[in-house]
Amino acid sequence: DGQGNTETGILTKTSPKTKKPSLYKVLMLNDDYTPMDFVVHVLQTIFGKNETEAVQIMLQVHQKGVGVCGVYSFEVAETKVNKVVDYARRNQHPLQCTLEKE
Ligand code: TYC
Repeated sequence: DGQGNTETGILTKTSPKTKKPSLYKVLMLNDDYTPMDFVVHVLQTIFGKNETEAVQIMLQVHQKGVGVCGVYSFEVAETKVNKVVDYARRNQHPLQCTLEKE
């Protein structure tokens, strides 16, 4: 438990290492062309938001230029960014998404 050997009286360090993964924000960026409905749809399907949350995030991005879609481990965040960009490209929208360490 990190306290060492109590029988010999010799204290040795055994660090209990269970490191939590770093967290990453997935950010959605505004642009002038992607339809609002498409962004809401992406937030619902890829980020599991309900309609109300999705509309709020979309409007925040539309008005402020950037918004947080969620916070995940690196692997999950990267996969979501790739899904968004790929899905947007396949629908010929310039929607951009990126990740940022918390
Ligand atoms: N600005 C876009 C429009 O007016 C809507 C939009 C919102 C685009 C959020 C991207 O991440 C975005 N149609």
